[in-house]
Amino acid sequence: MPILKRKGMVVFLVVLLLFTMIIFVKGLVFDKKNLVYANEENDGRAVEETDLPIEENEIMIDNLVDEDSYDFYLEQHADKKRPERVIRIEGEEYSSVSDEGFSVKDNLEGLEGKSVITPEVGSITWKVDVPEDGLYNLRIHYYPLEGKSSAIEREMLINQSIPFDGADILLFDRVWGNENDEIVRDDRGNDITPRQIEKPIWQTASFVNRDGYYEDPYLFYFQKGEQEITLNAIREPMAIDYIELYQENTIPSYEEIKNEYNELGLEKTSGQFIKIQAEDAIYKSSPTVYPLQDRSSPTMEPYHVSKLRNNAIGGMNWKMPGQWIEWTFDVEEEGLYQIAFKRKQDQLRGTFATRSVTIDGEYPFSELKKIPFKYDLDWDMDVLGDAEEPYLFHLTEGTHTIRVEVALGEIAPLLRTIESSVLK
Ligand SMILES: [Ca+2]
Ligand SMILES: [Ca+2]
Repeated sequence: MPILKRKGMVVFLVVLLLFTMIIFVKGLVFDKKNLVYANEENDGRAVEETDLPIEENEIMIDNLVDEDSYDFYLEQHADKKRPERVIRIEGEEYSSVSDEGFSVKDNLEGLEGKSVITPEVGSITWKVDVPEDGLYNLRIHYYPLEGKSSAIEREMLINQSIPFDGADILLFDRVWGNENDEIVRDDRGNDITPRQIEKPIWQTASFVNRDGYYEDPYLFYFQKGEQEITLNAIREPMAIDYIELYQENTIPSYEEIKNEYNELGLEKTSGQFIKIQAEDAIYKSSPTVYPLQDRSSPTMEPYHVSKLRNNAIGGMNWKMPGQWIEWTFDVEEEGLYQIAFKRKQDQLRGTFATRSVTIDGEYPFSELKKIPFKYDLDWDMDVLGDAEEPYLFHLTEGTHTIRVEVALGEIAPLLRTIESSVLK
């Protein structure tokens, strides 16, 4: 870990285990001449050993247009405005529901105000007055009600029709965490892997493509005047506080953020060092992302020469686009910090594993939408940065969250072309 020995260096450290992910999209795997489906044998990893079929399939792809696809939808609306406004639709102010089981609640699970409970079946419709036509993003403030422990799934309609393929499968995560914060050991002194339980909280989520094909949340076209939004339940109950039409901010580049630091007179902190053990994640999107016991290196923390210790997280269970892990940490001194990950990516030879990073629910700058982690059999310390210098992050005094999510990275455009054009 030479980076830590540099004098005066300020490092805010996250210890992480990174393994493979990528290409487990709907089981789609590339082969040299054919598209084949992943199966137990190849486990979605065939892409590592084969070349991507860009040239050979180019002609076929170009000749096909899928009129239900999101790409086509965007093309059709390419000239539309993006109105700078937020239009809130209160969940409890719905215009109709199809079944029993929908009900309005006051102050549900710590919420201040009303929300509507929507069961695992049935449909709910709201009327929304749109003052200005254009393309809007959508987000929802929801609570994952107890159900069957699956992701919440909804089909979304505007004026009773599904705007594009993808809007028919919107996923909203449940939230998971360790059952116990204290480490429990078996009678031989080995750490026991903590059981994962649901830790439901109110969350805000944008309507996104959950295969990871698009980095940005979906855009929906709304005409001016009274419009209808419908959510059909496919799986699992949820409570809805509100839905909003809004505009996703354009995320500035690091270059722009650096200028902002200068204008604000922000300085690098000194003498500050915050270390977060990856296995101490507070929340994750999936119960399969549990603490791991890595014995491949004595530099692991904690480490024992003969006993198993919970000391890392992620690995093979953290590869589906959209799966995330979240940590909280306290900052004592406001200023600029670096971020480093102690990580290992020993699965995707010759290519990168990609993750996105948000702090307090936002991308600090656009480069953090896709951070490549290169292949290496050993644990490495990666300081986030570009070819020239480490990135600096502005952190205020107090408690913050950092979330790291699986992203497809550079391969996403290729995947979505093939998915929308060929697999029909
Ligand atoms: Ca509400
Ligand atoms: Ca650790």
